[in-house]
Amino acid sequence: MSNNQLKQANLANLPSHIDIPRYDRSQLKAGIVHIGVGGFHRAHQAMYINELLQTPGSEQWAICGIGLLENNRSLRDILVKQDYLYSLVVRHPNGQIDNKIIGSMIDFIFAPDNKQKVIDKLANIDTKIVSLTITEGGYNIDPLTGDLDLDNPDIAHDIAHPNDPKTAFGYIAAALKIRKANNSQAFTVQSCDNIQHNGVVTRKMLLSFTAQLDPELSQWIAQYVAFPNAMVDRITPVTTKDDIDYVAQHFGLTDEWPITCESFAQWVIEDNFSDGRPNWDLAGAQFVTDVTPFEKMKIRLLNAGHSVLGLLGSIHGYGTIDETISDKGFSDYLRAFMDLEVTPLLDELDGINLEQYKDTLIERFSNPNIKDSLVRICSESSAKLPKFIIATVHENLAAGRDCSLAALVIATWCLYSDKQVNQQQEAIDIQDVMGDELAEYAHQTTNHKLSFLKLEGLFGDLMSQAAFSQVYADAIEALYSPTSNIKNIMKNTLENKQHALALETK
Ligand code: CS2
Repeated sequence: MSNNQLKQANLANLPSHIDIPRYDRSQLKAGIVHIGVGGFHRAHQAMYINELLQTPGSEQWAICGIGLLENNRSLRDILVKQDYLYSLVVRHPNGQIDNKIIGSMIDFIFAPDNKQKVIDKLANIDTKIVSLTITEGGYNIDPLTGDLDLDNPDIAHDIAHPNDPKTAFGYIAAALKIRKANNSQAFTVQSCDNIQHNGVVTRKMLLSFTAQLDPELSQWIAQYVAFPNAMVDRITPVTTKDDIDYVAQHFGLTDEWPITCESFAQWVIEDNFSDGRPNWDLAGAQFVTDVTPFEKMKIRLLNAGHSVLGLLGSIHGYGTIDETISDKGFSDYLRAFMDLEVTPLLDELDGINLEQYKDTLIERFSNPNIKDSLVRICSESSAKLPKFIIATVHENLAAGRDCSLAALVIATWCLYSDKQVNQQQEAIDIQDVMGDELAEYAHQTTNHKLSFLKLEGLFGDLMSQAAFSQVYADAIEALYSPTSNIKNIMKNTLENKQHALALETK
């Protein structure tokens, strides 16, 4: 089959096993402007809108993407060439594959070259929702105070130059200022990142940002802008050459940036919007009044579970999540971490059986058709771990519970940042904005076992909490011993914990 470029004019000729947009894309309006068009957005929110558009009635809810980062330039070029279409390859655990073309994105603005265009787009009253996937780090939360980090250079720049923004907050504030001046309705700001209370956090960060810029604007935002909380979920690995080749072969199409994802998808949204919203529930999302317990369950089990496998598996020398969890030493450790150190902190949820939820997570992680790399999982651990794992440690310590399984994961993160090689002495690819700082503190471990914990912004007071520092020091000692072997250490840590628990219940 000779390959066609993926674009609107070529859709009609595609084989029938490919699910294409059955709606008239020329009639769509971008009621949603989305900042941060990564793989996750394209597998999740844009997919939900695509499903919704397949039946009439939601034409005003298409998406205009915004790329803030310099490396979004090539994404813009590809999307323009492809009429903003892309392939979504949905891979089920049993090998079934759903082949789709997603048509819900109808425009994309590359912000660095078109700042005013982005501000005007957000300020335009046809924009009802500004949604975000800017990653955990993109919120610029000062980990010590929980407030906006005003020292962050991009935030400082945007406060000094409100008409020349770089950050999502800078653009949103500039647009809301115009809305306020025009007495127009405010748009909703909808976070789709893995942060507990993501709406509340976004609101807090935006209000402290605008308080620096224009206190009246800040008050207006506090009064009129809605920030719904949401739990978002779909595992979406980084696109590889194999994914591009798959689409070329099975769709007969050249798509330079297809997305592959798992079949599971979940979106639980607080029904709190300033200016209307799509009926995402018709496409499988769930509207609730309080999303807190769903967020906590997902972040502390799924995202934390990923980081547990990611760090331990990287030191062992594994490359992907499915490979790591197929090793019983790792799946047993993960399940014990979930059962013993996370589940006691979670609230009962109507309609959710936690045991089944955890079983499903193990099944999802085991999906052999999703080659989710440990490099992706461990990337930006400095922004992820405080929310995914360290928060759990603090809550357990406050309740007087042992944290030895999490302590080994954090000690492994120290070893990983220090040596940057696996047990076979092969280099590990570490992607973290705090990489140098992590390495600097980790390098001192041989002189001072707790040195890594001095990074107070990440760990808070863990160093001075004896119940933690003791188990952490034990883990460091085991990991740094010349004969150290991660699987043996995991096994011993687990056995010691189980033994102690058995004694307690006697
Ligand atoms: C992952 C998430 O970034 C990570 O470490 O845990 O990207 C995860 O795959 C998604 O949140 C799944 O919904």
